[in-house]
Amino acid sequence: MKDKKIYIAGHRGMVGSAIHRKYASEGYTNIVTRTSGELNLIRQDKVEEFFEKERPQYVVVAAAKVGGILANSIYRAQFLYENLMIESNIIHAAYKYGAEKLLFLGSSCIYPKLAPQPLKEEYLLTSPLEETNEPYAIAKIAGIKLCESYYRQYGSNFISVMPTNLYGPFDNYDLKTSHVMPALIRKFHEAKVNNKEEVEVWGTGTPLREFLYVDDLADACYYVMQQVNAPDLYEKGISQINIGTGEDLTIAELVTIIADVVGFEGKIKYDTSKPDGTPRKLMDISRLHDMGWHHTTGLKEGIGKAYEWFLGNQGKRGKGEE
Ligand code: GFB
Repeated sequence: MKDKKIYIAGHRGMVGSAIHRKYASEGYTNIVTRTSGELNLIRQDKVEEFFEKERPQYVVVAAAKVGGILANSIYRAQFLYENLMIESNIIHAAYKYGAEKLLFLGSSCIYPKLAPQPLKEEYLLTSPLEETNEPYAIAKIAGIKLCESYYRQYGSNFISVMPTNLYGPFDNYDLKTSHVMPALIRKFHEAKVNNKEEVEVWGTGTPLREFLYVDDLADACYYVMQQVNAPDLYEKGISQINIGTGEDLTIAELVTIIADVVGFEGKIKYDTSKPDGTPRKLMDISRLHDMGWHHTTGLKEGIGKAYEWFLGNQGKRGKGEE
């Protein structure tokens, strides 16, 4: 089992690197990786060449063009095109070269903007998406449906998981393209060291978000790869499994915790010209809980670890891969 050849696509990003750490710590010795310089996942011919040569038995699709609310709303064509290409190329090549199992990672933004909360797996495609990240969400929904369709037509054991908002080592700390957690860690840190009195936070502070530490996500992915097969989803009327903590908080509450961890004591100014995005995005994770998986890292503990990583790695950033 532990000598299975596993290809982790996107291993230098926050999610892929956490999944790589997890498999390595579990004793897997045959992990295949390629940097984006070595293999451009947008190029179908290159991806096919790679799969023909390596023929991985397990495939984890953690490569994606990702970003926060502003990047999603500006680089709409890139988010749609690049993600469609990456997932189509990998999923098809995995099928063509006989991969035994594939795990595709999506995102909680695949659920409709005004879906009832918490978000159950069944709510996929029941009403319109949130505008700021519609292109990214459409690409991720296409990935989910590729996995399901390859199972239905060819019997492929391809499954999808939908993580909530993630944070942790190798996150992207570029303020223009990052998610809220790394953005605020950086803003509060820089305000503290430069004795600034005020930090700007985007939106109204009222949206609710759920946050999962990325090593907990990697643990859940490992668990799902061991426990769940395609018929467990598709024959039960769902197309994906949610991964989260089951707890959310407002951005204003998050601000208080991050300021406390970082040690910033100044004022907060809300810039309401920036978008709030979806009002709430809390995952229903009863399926995973019923199977016996729970997250272990508390929010304040996780923010502390993320801040520690940031302090040791300022200037470096994730590669825009999940
Ligand atoms: O994390 P975030 O960019 O993404 O923003 P989403 C979450 C909330 O934090 C929004 C607010 O209401 C932002 O307005 N916010 C406050 C900030 N200050 C900041 C800041 O300095 N930077 C950022 N980035 N936000 C993304 C989707 O949505 O979530 C992606 O665009 C993906 O598709 C990802 O699904 C997980 O949670 O709104």
